Amino acid sequence: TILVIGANGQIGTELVTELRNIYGGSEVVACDIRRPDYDTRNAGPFEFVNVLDKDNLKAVCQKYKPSTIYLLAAILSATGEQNPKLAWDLNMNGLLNVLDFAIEFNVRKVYWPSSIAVFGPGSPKDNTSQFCVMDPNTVYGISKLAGERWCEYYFQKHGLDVRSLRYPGLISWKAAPGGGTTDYAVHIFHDALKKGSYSSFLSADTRLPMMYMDDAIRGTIELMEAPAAKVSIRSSYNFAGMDFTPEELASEIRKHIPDFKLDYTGRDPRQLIANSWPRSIDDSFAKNDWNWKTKFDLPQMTEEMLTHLKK
Ligand code: VAH
Repeated sequence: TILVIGANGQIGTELVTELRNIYGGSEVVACDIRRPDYDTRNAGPFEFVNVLDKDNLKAVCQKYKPSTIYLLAAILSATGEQNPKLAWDLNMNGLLNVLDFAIEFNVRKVYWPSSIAVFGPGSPKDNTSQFCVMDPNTVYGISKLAGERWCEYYFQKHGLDVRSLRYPGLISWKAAPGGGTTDYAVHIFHDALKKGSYSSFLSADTRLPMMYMDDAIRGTIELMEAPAAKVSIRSSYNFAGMDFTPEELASEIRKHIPDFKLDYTGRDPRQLIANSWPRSIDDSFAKNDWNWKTKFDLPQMTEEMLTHLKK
């Protein structure tokens, strides 16, 4: 059995569906602090899981004896800055609780997402490498960097097969993003269709690493299915799709909606967060270790997003 904790989030929603397609509905338990919005009655089991409630988490591990746990529950960068202690508590203690129960219940594999947020103002900005200065200055980024160190520690000390990817900004249409800095790149599509315009909270030239969700889900499962011997990075893999600015995204949207207007709100706290992150990522370790290949570029992603959101 596979537990997906945080099943109701932007990533979890699509990961549950894809894992159920591969392994069968009853094999994948959707776990979250509230029922998924999408219909799960006949899609597969749901369990209420609060990763900060050890008794609750233990009971669910006891009930399913999972072979694999995906821990996606977290507070993202922008929300984390509004609730620093809650973000640290949930992101850090949630991970530690799952790592401990994975040992106790002999879970074969654990997946936990990191983020480009582990990089900071002192990190190289372009083609940022797997190993470099990492001085994150958001609570989210600090919790992800510390989490990476804990994952590698549990691998080295307990032999736990925990695997991780440093996700870039993820663009999807099925489930809304939750409190991230890159969320402008999702909202822009909704507003382009609804209003023919969008006011971006990030400035025109803010270049950030991004990826279409289909690539992120496929890469996550490819990493989890790779032979353990191939997984040379036990902190978290750099993982790249594309990188673009709001201006570049707008001009791609204009190929479909010619008079789409983009303007800027200015003075948004998320601009400071974005400025601390890399502009592009070098993911050669993922390419070399488990043959990672991106499929969606900016034109293809824009086409996909507008086509699906139009329906
Ligand atoms: C965020 N979407 O904005 C997340 C992600 C790299 C960005 O970590 O916080």
